Amino acid sequence: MRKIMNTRRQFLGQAGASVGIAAAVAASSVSRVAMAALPEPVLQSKPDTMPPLVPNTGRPYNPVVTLNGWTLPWRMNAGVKEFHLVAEPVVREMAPGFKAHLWGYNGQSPGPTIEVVEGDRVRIFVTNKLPEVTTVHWHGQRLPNGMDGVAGLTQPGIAPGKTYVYEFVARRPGTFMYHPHADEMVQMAMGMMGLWITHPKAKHPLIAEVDRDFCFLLNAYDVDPGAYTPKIMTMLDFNIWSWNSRVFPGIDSLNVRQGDKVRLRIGNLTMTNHPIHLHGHEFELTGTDGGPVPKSARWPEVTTDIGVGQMRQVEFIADEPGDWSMHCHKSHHTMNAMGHNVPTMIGVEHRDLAKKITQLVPDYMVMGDRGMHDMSEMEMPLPDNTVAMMTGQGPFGAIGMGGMFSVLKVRKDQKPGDYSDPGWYRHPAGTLAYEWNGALPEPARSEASGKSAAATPAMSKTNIEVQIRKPAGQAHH
Ligand SMILES: [Cu+2]
Repeated sequence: MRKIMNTRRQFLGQAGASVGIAAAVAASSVSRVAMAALPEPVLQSKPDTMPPLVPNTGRPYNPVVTLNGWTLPWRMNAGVKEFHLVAEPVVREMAPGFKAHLWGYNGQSPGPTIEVVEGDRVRIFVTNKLPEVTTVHWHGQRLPNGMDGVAGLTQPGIAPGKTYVYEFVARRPGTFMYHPHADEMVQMAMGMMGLWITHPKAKHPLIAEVDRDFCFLLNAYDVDPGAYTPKIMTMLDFNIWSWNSRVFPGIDSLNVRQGDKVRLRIGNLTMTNHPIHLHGHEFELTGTDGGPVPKSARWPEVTTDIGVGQMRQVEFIADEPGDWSMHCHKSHHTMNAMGHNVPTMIGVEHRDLAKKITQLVPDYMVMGDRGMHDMSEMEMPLPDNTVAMMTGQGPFGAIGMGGMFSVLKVRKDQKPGDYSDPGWYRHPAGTLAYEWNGALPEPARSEASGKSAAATPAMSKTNIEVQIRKPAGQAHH
């Protein structure tokens, strides 16, 4: 609310300056004049997943749901769909307890999803409230060259305080993105991006009607633990791996009804690829950046790799009830920020050593002498404004995940159109992994059961080498 007030005041200030002090005093009339020329910018103050925005003007369509995001409202002006994007600094809650100072659009990073229909004439006002020039490039669209938003090549950069207008017909249905093409390494590292969905204008032979249509962007940041602002000169070594600028456990679950046909639209604006993996179901790749995939070229998958600058659409029938993990399969992308220089300590009993170190270095933590899962259950001292590296509580304890991780919740009794969280799955009797309490047989060694084709030297049972590495810089005790 405060945010909206601020924005109105700033707009009034600008309008007032141009029409003179007398008019500025009559604030309400200035406001009406300003708003007649430009659609009022709509801001979002919350990082929640907003319900689908059902269109009340223009051609009808089945709206998408943006994970931890929202769709930008528009107004119709003589048959043209008008949107107003405001590029500005924002505070994004990336997970409960962890806020980042980013750049984005209309109060959030990523910016709002823009949804239009094939054939729509679209006019987008872009107001720059950043401290440097920006542009908006409409990634993947067919449009007149001068609307492509490349600073220096197709237009001058939009100076701070200025507003530019982009206008074109959404010619091809599909999943698109938008992002700056001015100082883009900095501006994308700061979170400037958004999704654009163009729905087909009629039944399309290659675009299925679905019950749930989710979309999100893959993005990445480099934020030191305890800091608020991403480092903007990072090229590859990011430490926050997010979906729509949220990290687990801050990413909402995808809640669907059993039997729903579900579409996921995922765009990648990080600097590396992300193999996105879904448990319990197979999906088909039904669309890419270039449009719908011909039916004969679709193949079943459980993981789809999404390259840098690419978009992927996958579809499946959610016919298996349960809580199904959905995550990037690069395991360090399902972790939150930490120091990278932690030596591998599995099998090394170093708790005594750590005790001695702790007397000298109070912050030193015992890490990973039994793997790292303990970390997700330990109460660790964290700097302020830091999300735990691996966290999230499930019905059976610590989930031990962070970053690019969420859960597809498939429920028989989830109502159509209901996106609320149904809670944890209750497993029917006899369908849950359980502990074996009986005796264990001696393992049959492969030596006893047969020889391998290639002659391999038998492993010595006594001569096992363990290389012990002490934490860097903590060597002398
Ligand atoms: Cu990844």
